[in-house]
Amino acid sequence: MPELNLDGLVGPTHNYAGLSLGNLAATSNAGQESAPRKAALQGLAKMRLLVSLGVPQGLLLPHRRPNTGLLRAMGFGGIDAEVAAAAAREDAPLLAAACSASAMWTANAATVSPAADTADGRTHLTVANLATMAHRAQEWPETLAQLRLAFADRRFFAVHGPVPPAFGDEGAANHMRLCSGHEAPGLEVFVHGENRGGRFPARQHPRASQAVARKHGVDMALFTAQAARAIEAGAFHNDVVAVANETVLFAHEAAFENRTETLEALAARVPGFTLVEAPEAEVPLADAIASYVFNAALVSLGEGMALILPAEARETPSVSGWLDRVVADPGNPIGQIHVLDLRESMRNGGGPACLRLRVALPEEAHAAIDPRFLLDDARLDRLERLVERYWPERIAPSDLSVPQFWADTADAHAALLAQLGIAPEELGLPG
Ligand code: SUG
Repeated sequence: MPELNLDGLVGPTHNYAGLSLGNLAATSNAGQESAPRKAALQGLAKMRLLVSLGVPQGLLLPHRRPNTGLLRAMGFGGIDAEVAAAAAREDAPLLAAACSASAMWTANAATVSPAADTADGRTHLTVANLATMAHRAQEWPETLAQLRLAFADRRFFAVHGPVPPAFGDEGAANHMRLCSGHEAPGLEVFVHGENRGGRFPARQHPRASQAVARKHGVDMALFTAQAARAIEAGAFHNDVVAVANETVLFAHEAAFENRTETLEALAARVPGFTLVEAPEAEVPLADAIASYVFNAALVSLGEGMALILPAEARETPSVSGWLDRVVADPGNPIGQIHVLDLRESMRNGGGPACLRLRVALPEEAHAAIDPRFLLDDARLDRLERLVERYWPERIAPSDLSVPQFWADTADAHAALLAQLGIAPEELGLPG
């Protein structure tokens, strides 16, 4: 059984607020107009491609935004229109945080350890605390509610609350798994950051990674550091410079602080380990990060693997030339390349890999997932129509405090839940 991909549906408040220091795409697009409808349709087209490739596909839902609870907890009071106006006047970045659609990047929703890796033989999921960035730290309670609903069957799944916020955890974006096949036991690779004295924060604390492995009962683990140089160059998560699937690691030469040691450990512990690495001399780190080539989704098909790339990877000459060279090698593991336009998400630093949470599952566990989170073409058609009807075409920063915008996004969210047959109370939301 290939693994399930749970993509985040882009929410109706998708906007460019430049909230993530160290995420160069997001900070350089701060203040631009966004196109939420187009963003959500681009994401749905990605999900449709995966369905057409025969990969099980599901979704996680956008969170209810604006998060008035956050604004009220920060001291803004009155009716919603007063809260919005005062927040816009006194703390525009906080208002933007409360409006952020950042839950769309579900690689940061949780860390997943498949059943074959864990002590009790269940699939374990730990929701990520996302403690480093204010706009992302508000996500975990609603994400946890969705995971508890989707993976409610305790015979197969254990869903854990977050690691304490003293230790930043950004979920699967800093976690890889190497294995002979998705149902076989794997080596789980936890990549943390350390960037003392750097300009940009390291968002994954090593103790958070260790805690997740402990909670999941994972013995076969490797802990390694992201290169501080990569963080400084804008790789705010490991998945900006590396992705793994089965025995294959697809990565940039500058991904790990201790490259040689890390690669030797992988070669020693993963039978058939295959490295597809871009040398710095051929693909400069800046090009790798700007193009998001390593934020590709590398997925197993019935036969071979497909690499799902953002269009930017083919538009960057050094990257595209290297890719051509890789696939021309008859021994290379990548059988197909698919190129997607995900520009709306990309402009906030979110590529194909950021938009999905991978859950490798045995067949009977797959059947136990709440089917309301699973997708097929008919469901995708209905979601597209819903997005076309309810998602705003454009958002400028000044729209975030407009009462009609708040009302419209609430309607959009309610219509989505109704279409999926999920009651707000099931997610712990007021009705
Ligand atoms: O956390 N961008 C996200 C992008 C997350 C990408 N995820 C992975 N690499 N897995 C982030 O930096 C930008 C929002 C803004 O600035 O408005 C943002 O949150």
